Amino acid sequence: MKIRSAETLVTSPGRNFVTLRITTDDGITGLGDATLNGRELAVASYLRDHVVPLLIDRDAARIEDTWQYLYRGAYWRRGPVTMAAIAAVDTALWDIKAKAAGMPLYQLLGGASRTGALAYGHASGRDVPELLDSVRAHLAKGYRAIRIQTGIPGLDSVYGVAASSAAGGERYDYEPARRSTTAVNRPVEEVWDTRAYLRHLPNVFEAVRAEFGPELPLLHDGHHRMTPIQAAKLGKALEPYDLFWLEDATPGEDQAALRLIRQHTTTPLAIGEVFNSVYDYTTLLGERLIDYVRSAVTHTGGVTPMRKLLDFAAVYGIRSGLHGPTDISPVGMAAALHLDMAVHNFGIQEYMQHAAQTLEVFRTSYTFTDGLLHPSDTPGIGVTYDDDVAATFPYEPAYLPVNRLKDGTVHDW
Ligand code: EZ4
Ligand code: CO
Repeated sequence: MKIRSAETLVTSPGRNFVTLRITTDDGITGLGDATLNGRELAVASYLRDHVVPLLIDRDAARIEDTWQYLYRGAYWRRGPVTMAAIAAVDTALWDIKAKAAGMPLYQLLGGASRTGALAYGHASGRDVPELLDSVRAHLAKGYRAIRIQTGIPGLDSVYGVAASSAAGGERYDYEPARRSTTAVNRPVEEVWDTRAYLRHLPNVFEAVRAEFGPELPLLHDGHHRMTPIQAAKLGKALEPYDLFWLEDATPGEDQAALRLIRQHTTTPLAIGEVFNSVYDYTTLLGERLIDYVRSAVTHTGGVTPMRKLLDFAAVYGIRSGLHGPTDISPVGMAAALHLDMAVHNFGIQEYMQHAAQTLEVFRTSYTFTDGLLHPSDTPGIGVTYDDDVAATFPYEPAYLPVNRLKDGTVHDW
């Protein structure tokens, strides 16, 4: 079974996605997600110009060898662009292998360890009443675990907080890429104030617990904006509210920062959505500085290294909490769900739900029932790509926002 062709597909049904489609000489196709939010075309070029020519005529069954060839053979290892490109190849080859076997991918990974993957959704509100409505809307949609993000008095807008107060539910799940309104496309800039955030957040969790009781698992994302001592202070302040996790408290490069946070708080910690290699985790796992691994299949080199990373985490009793925002395509999401089903040390899966346009291009078979996701038993990963619909959504430049402090200083994410 040789690789006959590999196509790099770019489309923007609500937001930009880069997908690799590999076709074998016996006509089996596999899909892999290569979407890197705000830097999409760099990965598309890496694939088209440097990877696709190497794939033609390779044995499609040799997934590990192809991974090592692209990783070790490039000389330049790691980095989000390289690892997203390798992830797309790896995921597409797993899709092919599972289709050839006539099995859903999770069967090849060892079979189901559970009936479904507990998902968490994103509730948000500019103020507490709006947030409580958003939590209610998520509960009504079947979520059994909920991330809480909130507006902050004195700040105009906060990343991760839906701009509209509509309580319908859909709007809270769909976080579109920000398109600049200026003639030259540049990221939107937001003003950030960590002290105002630290003062406000415990009150918000107090209100959520008062309304919904002690049982509901609640999560929060700090988006890398705190110093270690600020994060330690927040973790302590939130202990009465029994968080499932505090995510991305400090900038991701600094593994040692988690030591300081850990010394001060029992709030569980999660990090890793911007990581792209197991080497980003060696201190964190070896010293048990975190409780959940947040990486995405899409940004960490694919199913092959993600399985190894989760097995490494399992040695230390650390569980998965794979990244699942709408800028990971349904292909990347489905790949994560197969791992969620198979690994023993599953923790939770982020699930934001893609826009309707996105799901017209990417036809999914995964299901969300009673708060649990299931990848379906469709052979392969279980996602198909509609070229005709994709062609109606050409690429549009879009960026994540940039943060500045009140004095204009560029701040961490
Ligand atoms: O900001 O995927 O936990 N989820 C998140 C996401 C990320 C985006 C960045 O591209 O933090 O919403
Ligand atoms: Co996050």
